[in-house]
Amino acid sequence: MTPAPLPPQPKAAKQRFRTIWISDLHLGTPGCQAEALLDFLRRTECETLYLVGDIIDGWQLKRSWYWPQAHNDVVQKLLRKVRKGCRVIFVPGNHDEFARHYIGHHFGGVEVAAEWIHTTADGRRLWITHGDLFDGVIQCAKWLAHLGDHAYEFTLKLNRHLNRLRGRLGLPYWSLSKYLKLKVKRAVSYVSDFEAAVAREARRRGLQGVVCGHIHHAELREIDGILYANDGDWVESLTALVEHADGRLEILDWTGVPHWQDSEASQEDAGVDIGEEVAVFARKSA
Ligand SMILES: [Mn+2]
Repeated sequence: MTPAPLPPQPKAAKQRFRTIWISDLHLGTPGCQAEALLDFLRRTECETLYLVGDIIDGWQLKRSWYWPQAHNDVVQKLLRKVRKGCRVIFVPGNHDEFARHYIGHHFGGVEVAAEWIHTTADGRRLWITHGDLFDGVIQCAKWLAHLGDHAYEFTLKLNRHLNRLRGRLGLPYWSLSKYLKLKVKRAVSYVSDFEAAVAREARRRGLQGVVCGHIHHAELREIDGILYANDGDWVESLTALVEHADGRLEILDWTGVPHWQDSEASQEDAGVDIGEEVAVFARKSA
């Protein structure tokens, strides 16, 4: 006797937004939480989607190739959003700086821009930038940044093992790397210096605010009358910044959203393997 086919799964209800900002996906690294991200992309909809840098991690891909199916699915999902009429604007960061050679071009409808000015529904003009240009460490000594990168990879690895163990013990997800970095970087006031510098530049440009990423720490607050928004990341904090229809901004935290750990790539996202294209793209611009 053959088992009865499973009933079709109900389509997840989608949350609609005017705009969504995500950054620091770090596709091409084991740290990228692609399943959670896929779940987020499936369950949200918007008119404009900004990819605010460090989307594909060219630095790590050059060192060792890592491109699982879930990362493929993310790219397919993004391209699918474009085909469905969502405007997708990609502002490269430092880990995908290879894309900075393609400013003004577009790939599968994804527009590549060095920076952008977004106008909210309530008329505020926001500067969109990844933010690494304000990172003194990266600006002054790239090798130091790469060194830091190795240490960072190690913490992420430790974090994964720790959380697998926590999962077995029935404990909720807890980000070790996020905890350590907040501790360390707060201590040297890195985060606050970064935030103040970015906000200052937005003011200098005559804008009402800024949306950036880079430091993997979601934030939404005013700094001396300038709106500072950071959309976080999809390696540790699983956060996005969204704009509602009335222009109200909000940070969405996907760590508390159930089911994503079990979610499998749905059929609609299955497509051709674009890993090779990504490799060529990264190599060409190296
Ligand atoms: Mn970055």
